[in-house]
Amino acid sequence: MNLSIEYSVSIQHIVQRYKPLRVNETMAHLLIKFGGGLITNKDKMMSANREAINNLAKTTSILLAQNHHVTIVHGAGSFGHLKAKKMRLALGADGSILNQQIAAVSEVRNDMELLNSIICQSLAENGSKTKSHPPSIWANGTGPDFEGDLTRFSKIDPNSINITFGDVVDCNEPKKFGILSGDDLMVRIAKEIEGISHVVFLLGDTEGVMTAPPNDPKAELIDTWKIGDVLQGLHQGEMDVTGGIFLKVNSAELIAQSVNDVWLIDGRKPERVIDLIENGVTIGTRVTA
Ligand code: IP8
Repeated sequence: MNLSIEYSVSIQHIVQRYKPLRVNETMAHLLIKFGGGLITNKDKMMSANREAINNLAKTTSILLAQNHHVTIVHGAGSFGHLKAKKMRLALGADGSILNQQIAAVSEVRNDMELLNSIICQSLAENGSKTKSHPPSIWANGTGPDFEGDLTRFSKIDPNSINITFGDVVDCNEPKKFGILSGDDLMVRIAKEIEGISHVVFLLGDTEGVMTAPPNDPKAELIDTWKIGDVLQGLHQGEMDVTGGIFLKVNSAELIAQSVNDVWLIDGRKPERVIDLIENGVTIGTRVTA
């Protein structure tokens, strides 16, 4: 028997088995928004879309197994927008219904923590640990200029994903409270945390930005959106308390000023995120400067 051949074959086998994935490639750091309309059934109070969440968790675990970093922001969907709309929380304190509003502020915060725990549990079941950062405890004010210490997102632990979400936050007087959208968190994290290479908004009901509202049969996917392009049509059905597709496009434009790969992708097909990382392109709308 030729021992040297057998030895070299078995070593090769070991090397192949344990060869780190993507030896020569730069790892990506993805900032991903799980849209509220994707992870919840939007019209049904506090109804999580567990199948969509599980698919997102699987995709996340694939990205981590490929040694990429992932930071997650998620929306509110039916865990936030319905009560927030009814109690007009986005407009701040209203003396005529203040007591009900104050009760609703803590209810919505609890509901958002519950949604976050459902997502974290699904991520854990798929092998990904998480560290949650509820904005109600560290952020003040609404819109992309909110105040709060974002350095919490620069502590990157390869074994644990930083995760945050749209929330009811405290605001200065006279407003007292307001709604900080996950889209605004996306803008600030993308701009201020070093090393974010890809920013992805995962949507619940559309392939990306469309030429008309997604339920219009004439709607077509816009594959490249340049800063300053204008949305045609009213897209009224997509409005929620934080602004729907308009806020997403606007936030993506702000991010595209400093990050190269900014995408709006169909979250019902999260494998497209893997496709983007592996091939540099996928089906969706890329927002460019
Ligand atoms: O869904 C809204 O966050 P978004 C947060 O990311 C609440 O816009 C509580 C309605």
